[in-house]
Amino acid sequence: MPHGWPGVIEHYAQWLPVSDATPRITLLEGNTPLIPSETLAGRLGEGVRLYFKYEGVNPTCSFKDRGMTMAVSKAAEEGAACTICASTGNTSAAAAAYSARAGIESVVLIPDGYVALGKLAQALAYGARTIAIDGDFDDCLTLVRAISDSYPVALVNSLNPYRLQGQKTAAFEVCDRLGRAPEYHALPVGNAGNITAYWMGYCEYHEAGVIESLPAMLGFQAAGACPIVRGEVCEKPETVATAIRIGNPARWQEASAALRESGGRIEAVTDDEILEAYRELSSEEGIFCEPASAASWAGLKLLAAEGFFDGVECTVVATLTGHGLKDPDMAVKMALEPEKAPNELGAVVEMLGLG
Ligand code: AN7
Repeated sequence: MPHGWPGVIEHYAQWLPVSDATPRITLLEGNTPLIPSETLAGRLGEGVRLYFKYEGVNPTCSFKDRGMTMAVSKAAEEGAACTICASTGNTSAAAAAYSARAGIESVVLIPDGYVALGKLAQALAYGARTIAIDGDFDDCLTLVRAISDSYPVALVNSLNPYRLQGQKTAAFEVCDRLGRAPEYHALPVGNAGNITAYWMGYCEYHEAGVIESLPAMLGFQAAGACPIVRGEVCEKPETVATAIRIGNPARWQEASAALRESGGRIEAVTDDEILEAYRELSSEEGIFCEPASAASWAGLKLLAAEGFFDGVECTVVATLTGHGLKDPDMAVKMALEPEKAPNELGAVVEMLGLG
């Protein structure tokens, strides 16, 4: 890489359905850090090496940029004039950014009142036509499917196969960094595109002989929005982790296949467990992710509590899907009020117990 990281399409072009004719609509996404856990790993088990794949440092601060660079590049290649998506926030931020970059219009449908402030700010700043629907994410997805079926707008939800193609590059990066596959890979699950894409990436590297073993996929849904865990559509999804407030995942079947084929597990974590994990990641590990992302760590703790990692030597990767600043309201709500002091040296020194 003589000129630095070129973005996921250029770096992994041989693994992606692109040609020289495909425009690279990129913001140099990907190449995100695989951060070794210093503090939290020990709570899973003595033999566990834990890494966080921190996707919050992508250009729009979530993993969605990997899929969106592919979806929008292909839309541009096909001459689309407008993209459309339904979103709990991160997909819309990425769709808006990459569409702006391509000079294409974008329309985003979001559930009114259930998108974190930072994500809403992004869609608006990037200039997407932003429509808040009186319904939940699943209703928004039904609408955009119908619209893209009948009108000349390119659907860039993860129903679009190019999205998964781009997102699978995260699995490649994990293997490239570790020199092998981990034994376990933990992810939050909403629409179930990401877990499907990771499994695809691992399988492709395995078939090509780049890695010798495959990980077991561990998926975690919010207890109030856990259709795959329950095996039935969740009619009224509810969770503080608004990113994964989804009752009928579009990639349900594919995610189920990934779980089955990899010998993995899917479990539900409560809002309290998610928020505790969220606080631990930021205050004890120094990694600030959004609440939905913390479901990865919450879920790993849940498995550890049942003895899952007892006596096991293994490498675990947990994807932290989005940045903590996506949801500033939650961050402030979870913290104590800042303390107040007069503009006076003696008073501050005394307050800190240093005097
Ligand atoms: C931070 O933005 O569905 O299981 O519309 O934003 O691939 O859906 C977001 C999903 C996890 C779940 N973590 O991933 C959207 C949207 C964060 C997310 C997920 C999402 P999928």
